Amino acid sequence: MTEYQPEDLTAFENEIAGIFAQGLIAAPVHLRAGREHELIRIFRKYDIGPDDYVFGFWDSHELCLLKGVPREQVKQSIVDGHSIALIFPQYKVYCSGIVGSLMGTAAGAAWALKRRGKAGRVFLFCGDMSAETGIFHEAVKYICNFDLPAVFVVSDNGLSVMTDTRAAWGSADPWFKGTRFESKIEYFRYTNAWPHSGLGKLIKF
Ligand SMILES: Cc1ncc(C[n+]2csc(CCOP(=O)(O)OP(=O)(O)O)c2C)c(N)n1
Repeated sequence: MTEYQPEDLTAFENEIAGIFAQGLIAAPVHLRAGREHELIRIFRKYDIGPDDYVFGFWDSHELCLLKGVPREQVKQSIVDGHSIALIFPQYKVYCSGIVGSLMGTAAGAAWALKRRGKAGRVFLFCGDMSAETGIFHEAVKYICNFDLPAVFVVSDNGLSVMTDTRAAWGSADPWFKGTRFESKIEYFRYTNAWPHSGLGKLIKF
C-alpha cells in the first residue's frame, strides 16, 4: 500500500520544476498538479503493488512514485531526459510519449496474465483525449468482453494540449459514460495547475 501523501507528490513535481527552470533538463517535461488525491485514492483502492503493471504516458512522474520506483531513480531518469517516456521494467512501469500507443499493449499484457494464471493486474493511466481514441475503445471492449485483469484510469483535465476535448467531440461527457465499459474504467476530473508541457515560459539550455 502506498505511503505517499498528496504533498509528497506535489513536492516532487515542484522539485523537478526547479531543476527544469535552471535549464538542466534538455528534454520535454510534463508536470501535473491537482490530481494527487485521486491518484493516491486509486492506488490504495486497488492496492496496486509489485505484481501489477502500470502503463502511462508523458505525464507519469507521480505514477512511478506511487508504483514504488525509488524517488531518486525517478528523478535521475527525468534529469537524464526520459520524463516523457519513463520506463522501469523491474518495477513493471512502462510509459510512452505517443498518444494511443499503449492501450493494445496493456490489453495484451492483461490477456497474458489471465491465460498463464499469473498474479498481477494491469493499470493504464491516460488523459481525456487519449480516452476518446479508437484504440482506447477497442482495448476497453476487449478487456471487458474477456473480463481481463485490467483497469483503465482516465484523468480528465478537459484539455488535449490546448484544445477543449469536449468541444472537439461535441459531447459534455466521455463516450463511455453510462455504458457497460465503465466496469473497467476509473474516471475523475481535475484541473492541472501546470501547463500541458514545461513551465509556461521559455527555458534556455
Ligand atoms: C500520436 C501523437 N499525436 C500527437 C501527440 C501530441 N500530444 C501529446 S499529448 C497530447 C494531448 C493528449 O491529451 P490527453 O490525452 O487529454 O492528455 P493530458 O491532457 O492529460 O496530457 C497530444 C496531442 C503525440 N504525443 N502523439
